[in-house]
This record gives sequence, structure tokens and C-alpha cells, in this order.
Amino acid sequence: MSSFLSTLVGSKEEEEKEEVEYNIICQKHKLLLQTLTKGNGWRVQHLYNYKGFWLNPNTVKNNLLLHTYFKSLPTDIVLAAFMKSGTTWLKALMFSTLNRHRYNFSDHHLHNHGPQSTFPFLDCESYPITDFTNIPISPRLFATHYSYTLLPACIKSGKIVYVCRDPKDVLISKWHFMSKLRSKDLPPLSLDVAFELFCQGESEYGPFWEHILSYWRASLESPEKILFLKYEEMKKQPEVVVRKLAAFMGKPFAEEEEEKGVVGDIVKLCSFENLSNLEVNNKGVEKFGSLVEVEKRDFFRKGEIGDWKNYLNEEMKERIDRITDDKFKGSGLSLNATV
Ligand code: PAP
Repeated sequence: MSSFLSTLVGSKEEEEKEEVEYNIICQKHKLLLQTLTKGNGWRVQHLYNYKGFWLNPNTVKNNLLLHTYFKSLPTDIVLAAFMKSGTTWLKALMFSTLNRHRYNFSDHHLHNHGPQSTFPFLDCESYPITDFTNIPISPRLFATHYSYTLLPACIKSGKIVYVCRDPKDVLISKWHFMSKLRSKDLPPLSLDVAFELFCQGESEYGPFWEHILSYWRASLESPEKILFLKYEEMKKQPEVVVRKLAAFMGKPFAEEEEEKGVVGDIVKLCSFENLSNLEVNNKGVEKFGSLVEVEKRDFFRKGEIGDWKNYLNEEMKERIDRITDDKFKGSGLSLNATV
């Protein structure tokens, strides 16, 4: 057989093997869902408790696929966060920091491309079709909302940037966002119900506190691998955070760049005011896999610290703060002190 022909036969066999493997995973997923505890979804009707975290059926399946098909490179950097904690902002900051020599700040890639487009989202890619080998730039950047415990070992061995945010602001941001995406077949999700579910840990990718702790503990063990950030810190001292990010990603700012004010340029480019007013972030939808479409403008709502004050009463505030204190007790982590 000619070598050309044997390559073709080889790839057909590979394809068939892949298809069998994929079908086995789909079958495993179906059976798995029957055994998992069901909870209330915010966007879809049910969430499933998978290894301690509440996921919608599709993200359970994607987690199985991620573990089977994702092949990391040692240079990859993954941005991880609980939903609505600052992912969009960090995508813009990390992308523009890493690529600061490729683009001019007056005519930047982010002027015409939304931050979402710069980071493939690991939780909803169509594996095994997407294998990311076509990403030409190093380091490759990826985003995920999975807890640390749900990540494959190959991702855990690389660098991770994690961002967390005051749970009260996360709750309000998530409630607004999920209400827009919520299936029209379901009744609207009231804030009271969302609040109760959130406190019980029942929301996509939750419990919120265990999610944070999973990364916090890992970051204490390997600070050189996990950069742990807070949204509130970023709001208060964005330039300090951008310098930290640059150093962590292996591209610290040179003195000359500092003198030219490059850090300030990055902060300005990625500010809520700038990004939220760009046409590219106001028109059209962002697709996540084949099932979810999000209006691009919905990634930019207020971008403030403390918007929860407009929605939660004193009793609600106290309850979330108490849960946060209890859960984080002895961990060395505090979120309440930052607001
Ligand atoms: P995701 O989980 O859907 O990826 P994510 O980007 O993590 O969302 O969080 C969205 C929040 O970040 C929104 O907060 P809000 O609802 O309280 O307003 C959004 O407004 C805010 N946000 C987006 N871009 C920026 C930015 N450049 N600076 C500060 N906050 C931002």
C-alpha cells in the first residue's frame, strides 16, 4: 500500500475510533444524569450535582469531553472564575497585555473584536471537532467556569488566573444575566428565589463559596501556578493588577514601557466605559456551543462595586456575609473586607 493510501486508511480508522469513543461518552453522560441529584436551574429547568458542583446537563457532558479530548500545551494560560466575577474584563486585560507589541492602542484589535472572541471557552466547545491546534499564538488563552476540582490534570499543571468577586454583587449580576437567558418555557426567576438558591449553593457552577475555595487552596499550594485576583482589587488598583498579570504571564513591563505609560493605556482600553461603548460590544450575539446565544451587550451591565445595595435588604446582606464568613473561616481568605 502506498504511504499516501495508508495515511488515508489510518485517518479513516482514527475517525471511526473517535466516533465510537464519542458515542460511549454520550451514553455515559445519559446514564450519569440518571444517577445525579437534581436541583433547580436558573437558565434551564434542572441542574445536576456533579462531583459537588451544580452544572446544567450540557456542561456535565462537556466536562466529560474536556477530560477526554483536551490536550494542553505547557505554555497555555487558563482564566477561571465563577460566573459574573470579572471574566470579560480579564479577557481584555490579559489579551491586550500579552499582545501589547502586536497592536497599536489607537487602532486596537479589541476595537473591532469583543473580549469573548479572544479566549475559547473550554466548557462548551464542540469536542472532539475543536482541538485548538489551529491557534497560532503562544501562549494559548482559554476560559472556564469549572471549579478547580473539575479541571483535567493537564490544565492544573499549567498556569491559571482566577478572579473572584463579592458574592452579593455576583448574585445580582448573575440574576440579571440568567433572567435574560432563562428558557421562555419557565416562569420568571424572582430575586427572592434566586437569593435562596444562591445561599444554598444551588446555581450554575456553584456552590459559589466552594468554587472559590477550590482555587484559593490550590493557589496557596502553588502560587507560581495560580494567580488569585479579586474584582474589587482590580477596580481599586487596576494598574497594580495589570503589572501582576504581566509578570505572572511571563511578560513583565520593561522600564521603557512604564515610562511610555503602556500600563495606563491597557487599563484605559479595557475599562468598562471604553469597552461597553464600543459598537462591537453592543451589536449581535456571542454563541457558546450550539445551545447558548448571548447578546454581546449583556456582558456589560454596570461594572460597579456594591450594586447589590439597590436590591438586597439588610437581612439578605447579613445572611450572605454570614455564610461567607463561615465558609471561609480558617482559610485565610476574606471577601467581605474588600467592600
Ligand atoms: P461571565 O460570567 O458571563 O463571563 P463576567 O464577565 O465574569 O461574566 O462578569 C460580568 C460582570 O463584569 C458584569 O457585572 P455587573 O452585572 O455587576 O455590571 C459586567 O458589567 C462586568 N464587567 C464587564 N466588563 C467590565 C470591565 N471592563 N470593567 C469592570 N467590570 C466589567
